[in-house]
Amino acid sequence: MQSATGSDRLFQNLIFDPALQAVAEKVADGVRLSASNGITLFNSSDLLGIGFLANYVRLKKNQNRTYFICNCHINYTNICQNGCAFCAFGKKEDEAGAYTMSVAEVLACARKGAQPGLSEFHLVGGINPQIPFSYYIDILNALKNEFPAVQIQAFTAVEIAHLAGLCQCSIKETLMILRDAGLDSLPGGGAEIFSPRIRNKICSQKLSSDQWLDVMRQAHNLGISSNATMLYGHYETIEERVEHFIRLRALQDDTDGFLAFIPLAFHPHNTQMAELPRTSAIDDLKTIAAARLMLDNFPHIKAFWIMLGLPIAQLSLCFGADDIDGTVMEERITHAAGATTAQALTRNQLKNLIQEVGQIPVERDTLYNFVETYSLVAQASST
Ligand code: V47
Repeated sequence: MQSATGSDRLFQNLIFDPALQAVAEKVADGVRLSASNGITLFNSSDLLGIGFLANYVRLKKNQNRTYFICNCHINYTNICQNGCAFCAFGKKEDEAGAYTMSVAEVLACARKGAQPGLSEFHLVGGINPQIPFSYYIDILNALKNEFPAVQIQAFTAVEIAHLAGLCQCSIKETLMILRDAGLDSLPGGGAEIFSPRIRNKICSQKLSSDQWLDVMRQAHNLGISSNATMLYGHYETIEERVEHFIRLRALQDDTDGFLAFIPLAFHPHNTQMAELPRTSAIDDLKTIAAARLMLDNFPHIKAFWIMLGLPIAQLSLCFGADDIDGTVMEERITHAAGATTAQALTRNQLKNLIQEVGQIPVERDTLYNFVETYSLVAQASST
């Protein structure tokens, strides 16, 4: 009879749900989890067991480091023709509160957010049929001209597909034109949930999942990295969440172009789906942990503090996340839907949040190059 090793015993002692044992064995052996393992994770109520497994993988991949970035979000227009039911940010052109920033206003916003050591501008906007293709090129040129050292992470796959239509070019050509104008990487938005059943219900006018994945594939093939997201906590089933992971993981096997996965917790306020409740803390933590365990080829899992709130974002760092996003400066999409988080955090606040959970804060750039590594020492107060 074989005797259990120290790590076998550790796994057995920390996992209480017998249904998780098979998953735990795979995790210990570094074996890829199946869709059915993913469903087991979501269906288990052994939250600490799931968290232990996700943290084990997180430590193997990223040690005790947690990343953050000095970034500045700019939501250049909220006018959007897609009318997604989950979105409180998008407005019709003639609706009160609709806006489109001029190129000068985008620059003014960038100057306001340009703290010393800024690494990234993060630009996302609605699909506004009135904006010409030249506007996007002008924004990229203007930002790169004034801030040559700041990386530009801009335009979700949804915007890229729209821009390809505007300039009547292929996705590949469009990405090449944007890259020449200053685009460095793509954010992960617009993925929502890949299930056609739910897409038809909550964002029927948006590009399909196949199109979203195709834009990402083509970006990665050109050497343009991106993130990926999943909007959860609405009408989707656990099976549909797991299917979303599996499709992302398959694309990552082919391209290795995804940097981070970011689960986005649905905020119902002011949306057409306002009858739905906010996600629970348990669901948020399980989703982060399941993502870490299922997306074995993604280098990073990000806990977007704006959407999760600081307490859950901080706890997520013990449930598989190794990135807490950044300073942000001004965020309109989640705040339109009822987020009660601040608009911005300072570098020190982010650093202290990470140190408080006993992890090493690493300030990064868009591509996860180290900008500065801080000490492991927890600070008593945040500034
Ligand atoms: O695509 C819209 C989501 C996304 C709501 O790549 C909502 O690093 C919750 O993608 N409740 C845009 N979510 C934001 C985004 C993002 C955010 C942070 C970091 C990164 C990254 C990307 O926001 C949309 C949509 O999925 N969203 N409305 C809502 N009511």
